[in-house]
Amino acid sequence: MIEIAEYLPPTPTPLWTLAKQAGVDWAVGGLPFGEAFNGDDAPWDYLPLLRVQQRYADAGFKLAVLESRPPLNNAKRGLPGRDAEIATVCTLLENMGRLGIPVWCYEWMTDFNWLRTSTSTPSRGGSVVTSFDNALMQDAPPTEHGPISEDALWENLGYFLQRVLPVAEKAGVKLAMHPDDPPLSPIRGVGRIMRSVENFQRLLDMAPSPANGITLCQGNFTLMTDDLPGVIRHFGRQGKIFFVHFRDVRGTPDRFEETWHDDGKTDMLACLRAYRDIGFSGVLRPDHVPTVAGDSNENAGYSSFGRLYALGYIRGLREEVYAS
Ligand SMILES: [Mn+2]
Repeated sequence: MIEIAEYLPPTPTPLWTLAKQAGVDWAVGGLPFGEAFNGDDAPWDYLPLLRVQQRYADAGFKLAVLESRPPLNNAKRGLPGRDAEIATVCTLLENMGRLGIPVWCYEWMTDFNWLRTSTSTPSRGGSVVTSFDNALMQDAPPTEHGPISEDALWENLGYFLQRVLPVAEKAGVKLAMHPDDPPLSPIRGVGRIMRSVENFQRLLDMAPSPANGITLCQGNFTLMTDDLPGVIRHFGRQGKIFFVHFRDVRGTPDRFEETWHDDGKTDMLACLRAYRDIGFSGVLRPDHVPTVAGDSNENAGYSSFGRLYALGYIRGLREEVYAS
């Protein structure tokens, strides 16, 4: 059965309690950056990771996925220093293996991560969501490092996977590639490659390995296809879905807004049926949610109260799917 998880930052927040109260037993965690207690140890070293895992365990959560990355921009850009970054990733994967943390969610967006042009778009009943309008990005300045081509990003990704996948296989840890968000290229002159179903298939084919797979972030994949359940089956049949982000949007890659989980373009029930049909047994987390009345929009997309609604909605869908 698909398991429901919640993204819990490594330092406990009230969301830890809310998630537990909503019936969540699985954590998607982060790396313990900046904790004084770590001393000379890096966040990806054994002891800091062990203590984070124990912190989740003490609160009643099993750590299913690490969704946090050491610095990787030199690796993505193919700049000097990339081998040191790759060595850090190998250390992380080896320690995850020692601790039995099975999945690492990473991405190949260079210079900037997920991007929105608004974090205050009105949604249902005065709730607030994030949105993206590519027309507003046309005059945006280039990034510090300047343009980079899609070909260069593919080449650098190949270099990375060639070195990292054997370590992951030996450690028993799976790499789950998250899509570029938005799934659009280029932005600010920067190429973006993880933005289509075909490109994800290319990722799988370029480095055949049981450790090479996908984070199926529905909010991005649903902008790449009119048949998301079909895409889930396509990658699921290959055994390549390692982790799921469950969320929805309305619009196109050029112009979209996030939505409540029950209010977007996607047939969410059909998606959950597809995960059941492919025998997916990993974890799914709600991903971005609207900011609702009484909650803070400080960390847009990650409001606590919105997550309660999402978790309840997903549990209801799951009950239906696995009952029939
Ligand atoms: Mn996502």
